[in-house]
Amino acid sequence: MKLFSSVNDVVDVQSLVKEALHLKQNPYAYEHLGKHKTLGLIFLNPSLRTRISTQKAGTNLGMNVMVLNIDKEGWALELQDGAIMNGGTVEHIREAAGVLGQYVDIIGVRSFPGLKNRDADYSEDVFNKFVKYCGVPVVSLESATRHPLQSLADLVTIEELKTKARPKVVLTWAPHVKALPQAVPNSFAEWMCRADVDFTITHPEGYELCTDFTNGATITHNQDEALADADFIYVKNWSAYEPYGKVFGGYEDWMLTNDKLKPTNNAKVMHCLPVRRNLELSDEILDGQNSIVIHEAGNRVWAAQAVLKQMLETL
Ligand code: SN0
Repeated sequence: MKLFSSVNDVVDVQSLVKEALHLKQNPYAYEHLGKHKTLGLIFLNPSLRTRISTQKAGTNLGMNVMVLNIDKEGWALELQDGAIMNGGTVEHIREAAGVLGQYVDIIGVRSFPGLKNRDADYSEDVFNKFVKYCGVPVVSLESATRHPLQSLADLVTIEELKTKARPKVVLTWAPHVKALPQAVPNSFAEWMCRADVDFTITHPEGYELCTDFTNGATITHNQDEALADADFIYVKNWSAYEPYGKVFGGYEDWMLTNDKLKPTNNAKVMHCLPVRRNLELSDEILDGQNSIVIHEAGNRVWAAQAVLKQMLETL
């Protein structure tokens, strides 16, 4: 694998999931693969799980891992071609990415959307420029429109904890006070549409996701109806796709509570984290028996390790 930016970069999703679960049982079986290989993790935005789990995954494979919070510790980056750089930006992404590619064998990049210009965000301008100019394999650590390492860990978690062959998985919108990206729900939706699950998305009117990611999902504005018989509930806030980046306000009653779990099949509750307690998810859910959010975050290591292993094998 030379690029991991979406589910479309994966030849066989099911075998990648199996690989992650195999690595969970045998974390150090492939430490020879990464000997004298360097992984560079470049962050333009904050991170906890992605940074530490991917660092751990690389280390388990015997790699040296370097992290650069380029937004805080690097030179201010220019992204526009043809720019006359007489303002605040100091280094063009062409040089920054090109130079990083000289030092490392695989690069991970995190770059959130601006949520102002939909075409710019959905063209994946920043991520694609890194891919173009660094000259080494690239793994997405969450880009403007997708978070594939998270989605792979989510699918691994569902595969590991499901109690029936084809579980019902529900993605439900949750309230928030800020405009958040559509990356996590887009990505979760496109991975679930490729998995052997019965997949439903529920959100208030106005929060429709881009249909490129939801092909094959059942979509409803009725949360109660969606949650009936659910085996897994994936909770996430996102801002509107149209009008882009908008937050409508209200809908506080969309927060998941124990009461809402009653018509489910004792559903396991997932969230990519970070989660704002008692806004997106109640204390009673997060501290209760049904929450698997910590377990899910633990699986981020094995998802990242499966992807890095496949990249190392084709270096
Ligand atoms: C990010 C998002 O894409 O929703 C990262 C999730 C892995 N989340 C946030 O930016 C949360 C920010 C906040 O203020 O709650």
